[in-house]
Amino acid sequence: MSDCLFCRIASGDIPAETIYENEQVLAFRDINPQAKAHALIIPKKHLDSLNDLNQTEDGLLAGLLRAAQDVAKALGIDQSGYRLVSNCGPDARQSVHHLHFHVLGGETLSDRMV
Ligand code: DGP
Repeated sequence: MSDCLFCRIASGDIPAETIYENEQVLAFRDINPQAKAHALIIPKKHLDSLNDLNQTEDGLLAGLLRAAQDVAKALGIDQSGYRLVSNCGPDARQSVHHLHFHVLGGETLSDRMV
């Protein structure tokens, strides 16, 4: 989708600091970090949110979760710990409507989940 910010990052149209990439998935640093280490993992193909990931895309879901391991390693936080978050819809304050997982770490995170 040409008007989707993360599609434009995936296509290289808008620059981002890439951390990890494979055929299906791209990970890059969040422009507005909420923790010392904060990356975003996106599917290269457009899906609005987790709600749009159907059973035929279980391979993609696995790939996104597998990428979280690789991103955590690349950020050097796989042993110290990290949090994986996907905001879905208005109550979760999803602001970019292209499915993404936040990987947060590099410090002790809040014990509050909300
Ligand atoms: P969410 O609220 O879950 O939809 O998070 C969207 C995230 O996207 C937010 O943490 C900031 C990040 N973001 C927004 N615009 C850009 C951008 O142009 N580049 C990068 N790298 N991150 C962005």
